[in-house]
Amino acid sequence: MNKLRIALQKSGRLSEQSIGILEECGIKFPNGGGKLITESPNFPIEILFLRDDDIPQYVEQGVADIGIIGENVLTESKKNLAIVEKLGFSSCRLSLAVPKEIDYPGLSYFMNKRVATSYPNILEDYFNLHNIKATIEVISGSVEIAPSVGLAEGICDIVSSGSTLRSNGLKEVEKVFTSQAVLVSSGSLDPAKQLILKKLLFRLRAVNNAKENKYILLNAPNDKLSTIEKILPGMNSPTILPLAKEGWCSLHSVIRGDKFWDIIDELKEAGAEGILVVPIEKMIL
Ligand code: PRT
Ligand code: ZN
Repeated sequence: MNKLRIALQKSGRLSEQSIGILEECGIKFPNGGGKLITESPNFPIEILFLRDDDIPQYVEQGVADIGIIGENVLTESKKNLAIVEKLGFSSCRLSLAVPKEIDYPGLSYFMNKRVATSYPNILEDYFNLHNIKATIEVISGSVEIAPSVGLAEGICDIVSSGSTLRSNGLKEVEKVFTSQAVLVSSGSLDPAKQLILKKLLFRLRAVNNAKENKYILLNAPNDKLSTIEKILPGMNSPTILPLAKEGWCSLHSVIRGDKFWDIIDELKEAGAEGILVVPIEKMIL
């Protein structure tokens, strides 16, 4: 039977969440064993475990049908792959950083300087866009020590919390690129594989929509309902159920998780009581 082959990072920052998101989609995998290829017993999918930098090439050549990588790796690879879905984890940025004691004058600082990075293509495009002529020193790891050992006057590297930069006496001065994990495809799948991908995407979206949203329940006097409904930026009209208590009802709706703290005071002022906000496990739109 036809199976969709997905390339995932073997071990690293993307691995756990890549497998995790497939598991949340109800797709099971045999446990560990250090295998480089494995298949699911309950979904027509095979996993190929690779170094993340190799994934674009495998997908471009059709050895894997789809893959999960950081957008930074995708763009750096210059491979012609389509982003099928942004997955919302492993968010980071690629930034320029300089020694913290530098009185940074703006991008002109980098003119005729040496900048160490593992992302020469992204950096070159960025410098070209801003008309900066600099020498890009390509190194594959420990980029942040380049200024202190005299290899470069600045670096361009992945930043997440910023603590690696700080502990190496550097400061972030420009954001070059923002990234998150993405599902990529070469765009040339046969109809049977396209159908499997469609099923996978349906599940992925249900999982990700659920993560972004919360289910809210509250009690309110009937005469305050219309005010409360206006405050709730729900996806559809809320569900309203009468309470045993005369003149009161219970209102249920879905809100974006990040909006809750913006509206809680308004809801209370409008007369809402007994407010519950609960996570949603899957959400089909
Ligand atoms: O072995 P393989 O080649 O497969 O893995 P890798 O070592 O190349 O990559 P890995 O596992 O380190 O990262 C995989 C992907 O995770 C990256 O391509 C990014 O898309 C994403 N990601 C998210 C990160 C980070 N956050 C991150 N913080 N990748 C690397 N870092 C490193 C960064 O290089 C720097 O050394 O963490 C340090 C900075 O972190 P903070 O928190 O101190 O700022
Ligand atoms: Zn890598």
